[in-house]
Amino acid sequence: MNTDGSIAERPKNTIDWQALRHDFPILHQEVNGHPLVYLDNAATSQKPRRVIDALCHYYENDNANVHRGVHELSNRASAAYEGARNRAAQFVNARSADEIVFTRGTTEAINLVAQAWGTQHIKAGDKILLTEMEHHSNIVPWQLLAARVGAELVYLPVICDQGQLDLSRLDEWLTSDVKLFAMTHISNTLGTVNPVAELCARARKVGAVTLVDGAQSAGHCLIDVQEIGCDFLAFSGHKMCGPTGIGVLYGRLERLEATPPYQGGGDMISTVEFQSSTWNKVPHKFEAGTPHISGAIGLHAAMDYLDAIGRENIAQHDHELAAYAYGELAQLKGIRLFGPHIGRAGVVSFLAADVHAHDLVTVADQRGVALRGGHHCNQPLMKKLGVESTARASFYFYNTRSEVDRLVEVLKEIQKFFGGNS
Ligand code: C6P
Repeated sequence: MNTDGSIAERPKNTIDWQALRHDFPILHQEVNGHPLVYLDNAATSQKPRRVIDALCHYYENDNANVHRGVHELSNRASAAYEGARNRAAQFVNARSADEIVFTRGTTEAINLVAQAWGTQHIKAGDKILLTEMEHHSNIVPWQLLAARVGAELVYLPVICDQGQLDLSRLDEWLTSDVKLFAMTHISNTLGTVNPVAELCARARKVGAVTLVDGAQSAGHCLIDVQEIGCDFLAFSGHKMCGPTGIGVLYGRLERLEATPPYQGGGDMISTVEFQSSTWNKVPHKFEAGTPHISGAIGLHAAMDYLDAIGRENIAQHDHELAAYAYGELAQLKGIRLFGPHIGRAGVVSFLAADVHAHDLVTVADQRGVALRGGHHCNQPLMKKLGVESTARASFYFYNTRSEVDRLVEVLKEIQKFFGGNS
């Protein structure tokens, strides 16, 4: 994927995607009497054997607390945990592992920035610019901050029928009183790929700090924080073949250094006295208490696994499969599709006439097809689109064209069942 958000044309890769499915034990089962077709990858991805084995290996051989003991197991656990940090730095091309803070996920990473950095740097009357396609995780923390300090939230509009941000109006919104611009890289409802490098460059011109929500992009395309030029980037391990409960906040070193601690406790201090404390250096200042050690180790294995496939290849595969699904669904009568017509990431949201999204996904589940129905934590976007919910198919590299065909077949059955068009 190019940094302007477009999908780079690449020669056809020679990866045997079907063979990669064997790496995922969970995919080979029947659900409700049908072979599982797992199309809910934007919610969470499945885990390859390599990640499951890394977790087992850690618990069977090296389990101990980090940064505390001087015994062998603690040394091994600490080395593995810090090894994961180094790997995460390399994964997003950070300048240093000190720029990588482990969090519980994207949500906690954004809350860390909003609470710790935001409280220090956003003042009454300042503006925080978001986009209308943000996930609640990239709205609510800023609402809490804005209410606390008296700042104002403003939103870059979405052009509904195109599923794109209205970039022609960016100058209207990105004014000099905007102190922070937080944007999603890939929309979890629309599948839109935003030109984050361009948006960050424009933000820099007015002196705004930038945060990129990489929840839907980190495991799906190459991420280079230096090329994007963002100040912060947040992502979750569980959406990219890693375990739940582990995520990453990348922060430009000088930003992290200018940020007070987020939570207090063990490991984040340098010295503690009865009345006051001093802080550990970045990034440990932000990791109070025993961290999710096995999670970081599992995430390390996931990053290795994804890079062995090649994230450019994954992006291309996602893009082709989503385009195929979009094209097939567009041929069904009574289906309303959301998001961009071309250049989308692996997410396709839709509605079938006269069928509620929840009914649609419930019946699909009875046929073994796992979709998500609802507002996808995008309530303001839903309101803008004039709907309450959508059904959503979201793809990863282990999904196949025949699974898309199965989705289409099931949708036709659903339309017939509910008496709609087909
Ligand atoms: N979206 C979905 O089904 P966490 O829960 O912290 O790992 O990720 C939150 C989050 C933040 N930003 C975006 C763009 C996201 O898509 C998500 C998670 C899931 O779409 C669960 S609502």
